[in-house]
Amino acid sequence: MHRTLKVQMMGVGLTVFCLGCGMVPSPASLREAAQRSGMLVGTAARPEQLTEAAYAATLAREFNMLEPEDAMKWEVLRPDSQSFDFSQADRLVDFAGQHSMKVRGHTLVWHQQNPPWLTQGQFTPDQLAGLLETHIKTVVGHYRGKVFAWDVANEAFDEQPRLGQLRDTIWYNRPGIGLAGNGTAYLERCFRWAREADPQALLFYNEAEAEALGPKSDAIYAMVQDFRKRGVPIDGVGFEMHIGNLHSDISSFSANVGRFTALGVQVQITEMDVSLPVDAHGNASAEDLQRQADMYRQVAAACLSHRGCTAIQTWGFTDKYSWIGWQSKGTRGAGLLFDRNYVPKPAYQALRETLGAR
Ligand code: 9MR
Repeated sequence: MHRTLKVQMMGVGLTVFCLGCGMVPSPASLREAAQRSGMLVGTAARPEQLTEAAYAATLAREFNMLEPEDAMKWEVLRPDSQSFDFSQADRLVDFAGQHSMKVRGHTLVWHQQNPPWLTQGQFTPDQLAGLLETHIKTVVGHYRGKVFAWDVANEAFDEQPRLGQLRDTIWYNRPGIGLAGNGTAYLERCFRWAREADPQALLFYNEAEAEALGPKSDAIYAMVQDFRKRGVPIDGVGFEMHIGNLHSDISSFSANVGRFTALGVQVQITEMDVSLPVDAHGNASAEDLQRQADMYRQVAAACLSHRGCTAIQTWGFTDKYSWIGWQSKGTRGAGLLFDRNYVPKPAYQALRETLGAR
C-alpha cells in the first residue's frame, strides 16, 4: 500500500511519499499467524527427537500447541497394572511449558497401543472398570493444569463394513467395563471420570474418517447431541484429517464442522497430513506438492470460517518422522509441512498465509 502523508516539520508543511506505511508485515511463523487469528496451531511430537537441534528449534518456533504422538498411550504409560511411567510424556510437557505451548493429551481410551498385560490379562468387566477409572483419574490428575484438552476417547466408532457402529473393543464389549450393549454409556462414564479428575480441562472425542458428512459423523453427532442434552461433560470433537486423496470434498467437511459447532462444542483438526505417492528416495512430484498445499489451504480456510473451529494440528511436522512412511512401507509419504531437512514446503506457505487471515 502506498500512502501520501502530510507532515509538519519545524513549521514547514511537507508532503512525503511513504512506501509500505500501514502494511502489516507477514507473519514470521505459523504460530505468529495463528495468534493473529486467535487460533491454535499444533503438531504431534516425539520425546526421543527433542535432542535433535533442528527438530526442537522448528517445533518451538512454529507451533503454539503440541500433542504427544505416542507418549501418553497406555502402552507407554503403563509398564504393569500397578505402575505409571510418566517420564517420556513429561519431557514433552516440560518442553511445551518452556516454550509457552499448550498441550493436548492423547489418549485415555483406545483399542490400540494397549500393553499385553492388559489385552491378554483375562480381566473381568469389574476389574477393567477399576483399571480404567484409576488410569483416567491418575493420568488426568498428573497433568492437571498442564494439559488443557484431552482426547478422552479415540476411534470408538467402526470402519467399513460396520461404518458408524460402535467398535468391538476391550472397553466396550470384549468384555467391556460392564456396560456392553448399552451404546455410548461406557464412553459417558469415561468423560465423567475425566471431568472429576480435572474440571478445567476440555474433554474431546477424537475420530478418524469422520470429517465429512456420513454414517460415522452422524453417529458421533448423535452421541454429542445426547451428551450435551443430558449434561455429560464433552467440550469438543477432534477430526483427525489424514488425507490420502488429493480430491477430497472439503465442502462436506465445512458443513460437518458447522453442525457440530452449532451444538456448542469446539472442533479441532487433530492429526492432519496429506500423504502423496513417493519415489524410492521419499520424494513426491512438484505438481503433487502444489496440490497438497492447496488441500492444506482449503482445510484451514474451512476451519477458520467457523468460530468454533479452534485448532489445526498436523501429525508430526517433518517428513523425516511420519507414521505414513512406516505404514505404507515407503510407497507413500511427504505428507507434512517440512521436508526431511526441515525446509518448509509449499504446504507450509499455504497454511501460514491462510492461518493469518481470519
Ligand atoms: O503416529 C502413531 C504411530 O507412531 C503409532 O505407531 C500408531 C499405532 O497405531 O499410532 C499412530 O497415531 C495414530 C493416533 O494415535 C490415532 N489416530 C491415527 C494415528 C495414525 O495411525
